[in-house]
Amino acid sequence: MAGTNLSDTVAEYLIAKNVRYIFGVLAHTSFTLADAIAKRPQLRFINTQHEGGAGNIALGYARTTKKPAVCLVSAGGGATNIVTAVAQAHKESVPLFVISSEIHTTSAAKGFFSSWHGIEHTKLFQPITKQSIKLERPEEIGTVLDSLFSQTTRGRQGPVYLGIPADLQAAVLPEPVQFSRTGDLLAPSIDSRSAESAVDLLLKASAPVVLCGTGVDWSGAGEEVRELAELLDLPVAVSYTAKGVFPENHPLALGCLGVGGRPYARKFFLESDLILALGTTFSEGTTLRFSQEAIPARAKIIQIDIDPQELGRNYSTQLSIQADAKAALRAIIDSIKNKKPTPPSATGSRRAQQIQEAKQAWLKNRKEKVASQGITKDSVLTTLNELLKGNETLVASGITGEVVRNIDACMPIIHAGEFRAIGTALATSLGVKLGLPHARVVCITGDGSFMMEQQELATARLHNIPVLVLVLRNNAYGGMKRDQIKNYGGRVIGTDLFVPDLARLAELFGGKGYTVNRVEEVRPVLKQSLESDDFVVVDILLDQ
Ligand SMILES: Cc1ncc(C[n+]2csc(CCOP(=O)(O)OP(=O)(O)O)c2C)c(N)n1
Ligand SMILES: [Mg+2]
Repeated sequence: MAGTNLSDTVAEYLIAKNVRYIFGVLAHTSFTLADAIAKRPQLRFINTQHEGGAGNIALGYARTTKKPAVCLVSAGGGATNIVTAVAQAHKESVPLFVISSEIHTTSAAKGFFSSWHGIEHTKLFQPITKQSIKLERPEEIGTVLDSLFSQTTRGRQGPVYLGIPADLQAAVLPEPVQFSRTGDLLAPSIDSRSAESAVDLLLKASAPVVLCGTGVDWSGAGEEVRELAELLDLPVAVSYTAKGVFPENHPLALGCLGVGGRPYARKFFLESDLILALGTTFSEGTTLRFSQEAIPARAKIIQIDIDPQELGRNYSTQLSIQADAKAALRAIIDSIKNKKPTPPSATGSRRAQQIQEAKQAWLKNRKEKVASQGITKDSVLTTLNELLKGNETLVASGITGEVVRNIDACMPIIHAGEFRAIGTALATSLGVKLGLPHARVVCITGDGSFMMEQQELATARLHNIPVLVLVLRNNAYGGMKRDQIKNYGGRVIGTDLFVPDLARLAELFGGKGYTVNRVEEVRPVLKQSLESDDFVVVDILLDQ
């Protein structure tokens, strides 16, 4: 590649890594990089309306494709605008590769205060990335790209930052750039001794249960979790962020534990004497603030995680195993099969039956409760739950807790996890749709959350990404307003909103728009919009 400029090298590198989309917003300082992308049909640039949208669309794309997603932003405000999404990626271990232009090297030499866009980007990103680097010498681009790109997926995944000064983007490289030829990393498995210890504990337990985090999804261990659960009749719960990672049409599925969970999930955990924890941090939400209200003191814990830092961090473990969930489960299953020739079948199992009874009772009770409520979050979501066929992918923000509790998810529900940023679901749903082009992608959002990112409707239109957006409108930051009234003498400040007619807004952005303000309209409008492939916004006016 002698004689090529640095930006062409970056573009070729991305192609070599099978990158298809680059999400971002451009500026003069990033034009040379952008032009290298423009020259290559293998790469497609998706410009969002705000860099926050670029970060969120990338998060959705990475979560569904299980590959690093790439963003391109620009020096100064472009880079600062993407910070929230990068922080979320850091907190939720999502692989993002963020490239930003940085100011010209001669300007930087004059000091940041006197230069256009001048701030120290690498310091800004340092605490929220696995690595944050500014390219100093063009000839180091190969080493830097290799180091950063592999960082995103090694061990605990996460975001990285690369700043490329405007003038260096056009630097002509004297030598062809050699990229390292690292083979695919083999996921770390476990030795037979660890597998035996885990199996011993599992077989001796009288009421063992499983808790899955998003690590199960990233390692693709869903099938192994199902096999093990069926083999040993194990109820399986998931963390708040991992909702749907174990499909809830399985008879042994408990749904979420802790926040967003239904009461029966906690009951099975409180009665357990062994918890097999897979790719989960035992987070604040899942454990109800690290208490014993979801994780009983008497239960022994086997914890399997790719990141050794997590092992035993929040709860003492009987057995800690640093490994990839899929590889470890495979070894455990093989060992059990050698010992136990006639496994029980899950569907007819005693515990599956208990779970199904508890679940059906909860659903019946919920249905009766919402029947007299008019249009409420719970009534809309209960109806939606009945209409879903199981092949839709749901994305939520603003009302994530309600979505997680009411929906029986057969696919992971994508949301901001325990970082809990609102204003994310619309852009994230666009990334999900790019990752899963054949799925009906449904963005479910509060009106406050939607208003933070409604401009991304233009991204849906511009790049022809048809998603269904359900906005549950109460003209307020409703949950917050309710708590203000309750705890501060009925006073309300800063939680009432102006929200325009969203059906009209959708039409202005080239979508179809519907308004639902009568309870009997909820079901037919949801059904029709779920069945269509169009870009649709449904403005659902809540009664309370
Ligand atoms: C980026 C960000 N800003 C502020 C908050 C605090 N916050 C949590 S919920 C919420 C309001 C959500 O309102 P809406 O989406 O309308 O849902 P509702 O409670 O009305 O159902 C806010 C502002 C947050 N989580 N993230
Ligand atoms: Mg609201």
